[in-house]
Amino acid sequence: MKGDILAAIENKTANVVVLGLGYVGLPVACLFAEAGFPVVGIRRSQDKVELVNRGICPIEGKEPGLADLLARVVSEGQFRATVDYEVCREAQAVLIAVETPVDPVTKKPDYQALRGALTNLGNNLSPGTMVIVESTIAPGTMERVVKPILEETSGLRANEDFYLVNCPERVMPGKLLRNIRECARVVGGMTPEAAQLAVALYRHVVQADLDPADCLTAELVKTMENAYRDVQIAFANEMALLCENMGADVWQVRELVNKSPYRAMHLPGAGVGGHCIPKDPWLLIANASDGFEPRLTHAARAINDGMPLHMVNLTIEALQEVGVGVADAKVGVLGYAYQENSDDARNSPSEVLVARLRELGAEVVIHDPWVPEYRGSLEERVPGCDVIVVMVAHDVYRAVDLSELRVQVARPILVDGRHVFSTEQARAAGWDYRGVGQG
Ligand code: SAJ
Repeated sequence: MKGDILAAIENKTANVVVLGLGYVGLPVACLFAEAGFPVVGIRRSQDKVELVNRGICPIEGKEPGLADLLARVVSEGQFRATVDYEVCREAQAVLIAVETPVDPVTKKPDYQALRGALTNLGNNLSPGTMVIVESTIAPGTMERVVKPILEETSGLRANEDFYLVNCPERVMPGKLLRNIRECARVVGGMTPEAAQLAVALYRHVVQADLDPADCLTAELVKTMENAYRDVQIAFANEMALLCENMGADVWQVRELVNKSPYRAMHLPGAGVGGHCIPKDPWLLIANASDGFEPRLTHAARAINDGMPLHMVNLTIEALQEVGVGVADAKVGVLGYAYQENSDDARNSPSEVLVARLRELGAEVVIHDPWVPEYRGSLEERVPGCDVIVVMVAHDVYRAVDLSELRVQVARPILVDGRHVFSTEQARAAGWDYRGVGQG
């Protein structure tokens, strides 16, 4: 089994299939195609398949190099997309990059997309294929979910008839191609042989370390690194609340804290969004057995989930000071993506803020230069607003002339959740300014 696939990987004749062409699957598919492999991507929506086959990039945020690379590898016939899983029959390597959210209530993994992809793949799996899960999954999932479904649907045996690998992605919007090329990767094989084969494959696109390990280690590393980031952000957010409480400026404090050795206090802000940090801590602890008590993981989630609601409170306080009830207010929200300069609005903190403000009776208008639903000019959105709430640090907002904006709104009240502006700058332009972490 090994001889054939290794040779095909080394001479780049291995057929690579990527299941899921989103922020994870599309860039990695393009990079393997650029490296010379024949690549087919599978996506459920026929529209997006047609877009890709016309060489048009469905990801709209600022993604340096991705649109050009996609257009090139499609025009060179190195990469195409389809909805048809039968292409897996000819594949030597299949990468799985589908969404793995958690249930919003139970916080347990929701593997609907993963199970669907595994079942479709299993029905089209050929002996000798290497299956690599790039999606972030709860520790234990390769053994408990991935292996059984593939064995049941294919009638083949893992580690004997096909290889299983967990090589978690480390992509970030705005740096999709760069992160794949330059970030080290953990390559978790269900057998050492599988790990070595995957290292041989990724060596063609990853210029950084490829660290072989077992599947459980890879699953733990990925979910833990994101839970670690969540805890670091939660600390920064709690310190912001403390600075507000004591009348200090968290940004000044943070700057000076980070001057002491080995400190790297993260950025406090309006909340933690995206498909990764808000859910990966729940994946991390999902399969822990009785006797393990995840106190810090829970606390961090609670603090970070609370920040958009804290932004609501700051907004209500600012309005009250000018005698306006939230139910009578028109609120202008700047930013709906979860990250600056991205069109990705998954688990966006703005969604929580907007829902709560509307629940309280406020009229809410939303602007975002990248999220298609909320595009358009700022000048069209903000007239008549009693308060402007900044939720995302898009470059476009950093460039806003606050004096010009001032004349368009009904009341010059600015609540800044991302330190886009400084107190001095805002006050000099005649705004009543309040920012997260600034008491
Ligand atoms: N955020 C803060 N303060 C900070 C950093 C981030 O409030 O100091 C907020 C952001 O505004 C955003 C959220 O947290 O709403 C997540 O931001 P992020 O920079 O972590 O971006 P992601 O979720 O796209 O990327 C993370 C990264 N993980 C780590 O850095 C450990 C990335 O490397 C992963 O590849 C990605 O998750 C993933 O796909 O798992």
